[in-house]
Amino acid sequence: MTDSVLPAAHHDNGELDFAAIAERLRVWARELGFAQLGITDTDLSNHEAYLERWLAAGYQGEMDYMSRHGTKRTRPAELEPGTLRVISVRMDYLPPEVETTRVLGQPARAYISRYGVGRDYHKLMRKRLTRLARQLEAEIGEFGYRAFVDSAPVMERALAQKAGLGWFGKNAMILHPQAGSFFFLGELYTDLPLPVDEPFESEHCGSCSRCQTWCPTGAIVDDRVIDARRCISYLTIEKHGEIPVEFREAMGNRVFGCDDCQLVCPFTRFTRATREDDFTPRHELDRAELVTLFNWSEEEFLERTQGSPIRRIGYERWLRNLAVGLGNAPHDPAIISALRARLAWPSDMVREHVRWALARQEERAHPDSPTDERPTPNDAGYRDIIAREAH
Ligand code: B12
Ligand code: SF4
Ligand code: SF4
Repeated sequence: MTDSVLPAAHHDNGELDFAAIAERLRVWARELGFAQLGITDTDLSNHEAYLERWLAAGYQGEMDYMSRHGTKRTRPAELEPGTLRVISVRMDYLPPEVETTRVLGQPARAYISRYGVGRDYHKLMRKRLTRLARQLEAEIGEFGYRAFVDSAPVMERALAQKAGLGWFGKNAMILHPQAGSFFFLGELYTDLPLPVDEPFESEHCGSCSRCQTWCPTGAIVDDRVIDARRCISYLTIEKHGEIPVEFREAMGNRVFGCDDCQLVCPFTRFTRATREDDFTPRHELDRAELVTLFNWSEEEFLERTQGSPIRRIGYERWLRNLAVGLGNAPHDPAIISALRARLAWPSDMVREHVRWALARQEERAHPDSPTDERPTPNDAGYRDIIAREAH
């Protein structure tokens, strides 16, 4: 849409027309690749209580940054003085044609959470948000703003729900009834007194609880509450040090993040494919064999994860996660020799995971050992979603 068709940003008397500005922002946001934009105020008092409860239960595990900023996280004007409104946006990220459950069902392949197979979203979204703000600045002159994407103490989901972008699913994701949950969130904090949108009040989960019964590690401990210490996303991305043995088998082939509580969600069938080339899988990260990734040298890791969110876990945790996947993979002499080659690796942590994986591989080499059918309780369910994906 050309700007001439949009309502003017000023009233006839020269004052700013904030309703017209909100309308312009919505149109520009779509032109910049965002699927939706909503506006809300800065009152997150309910969520302050929810966050405090979550922290008091210790669900943040080692993520100290979740408690480090006092009330700045729940009071936007304490983080960015002068903030009156939050402009919340979402951007779809699932690449077209990308396989999901089919890869999860092939235990010799690595499952990398679909947000992680392309380029990192943080920079891309922050740049777009800044462009949106600059576009407005060009029209109305200077105003206060700051862009955030998962980068600062910001309650992104709570703000998105309040801005009308979706409801909190029982899996804690923000879901949109016509778009599922495979989208990122981002915000512009601003001092402009824009008109606010209606919060997304209706809840569409109903009696469904698929995400909760499905979660491989039982991390969804209550409706909308995740015990991060049990979540595979935390175990593979945030956690430093060893992955507790009790979760390793349930992790299956998930080596970076986890999408299960979204993949089983009935609303996922409404997912809109992303229009961003940046999210296209690189280096076949959406379908690679575990052993291929495990055999990457550190140089290869650094080169192939340049600009990818995987880069931030570093090579050591990459090997740790892949070792768990290999321990869960079907018996294969090539896997055993790749694992043995890492037995003298300098990191104690990697060596411990390699020994665990070798023991599991060797158990399965025994003629009386159970077959290589996936040993997870979710096996029947995989077939279920694979069937759904095929239609
Ligand atoms: C810490 C974190 C994690 C941690 C902890 C997860 C968690 N649920 O907190 C870990 C590492 C496990 C994680 C995993 C994932 N994350 Co994360 N994560 C964050 C982060 C940095 C903070 C989230 C937070 O504030 N947690 C604190 C708890 C208390 O908040 P909450 O879980 O949102 O819980 C709210 C509800 O419980 C609600 N609530 C409680 N009771 C009630 C009652 C009612 C009536 C209502 C309405 C609400 C309500 O209040 C709480 C506070 O708002 C945000 C970015 C950001 N700055 O916001 C991204 C973010 C939430 N993550 C995101 C993603 C994509 C993921 C993964 C899918 C990644 C992956 N594939 O591996 C998984 C999904 C796991 C899951 N089901 O939540 C996206 C979510 C997008 C969306 N559509 O919702 C975000 C917004 C990043 C982004 N910019 O896009 N994540
Ligand atoms: S991301 Fe995976 S482990 Fe974490 S809550 Fe969802 S299904 Fe459970
Ligand atoms: S799987 Fe069911 S309960 Fe979970 S978020 Fe989706 S609709 Fe809600």
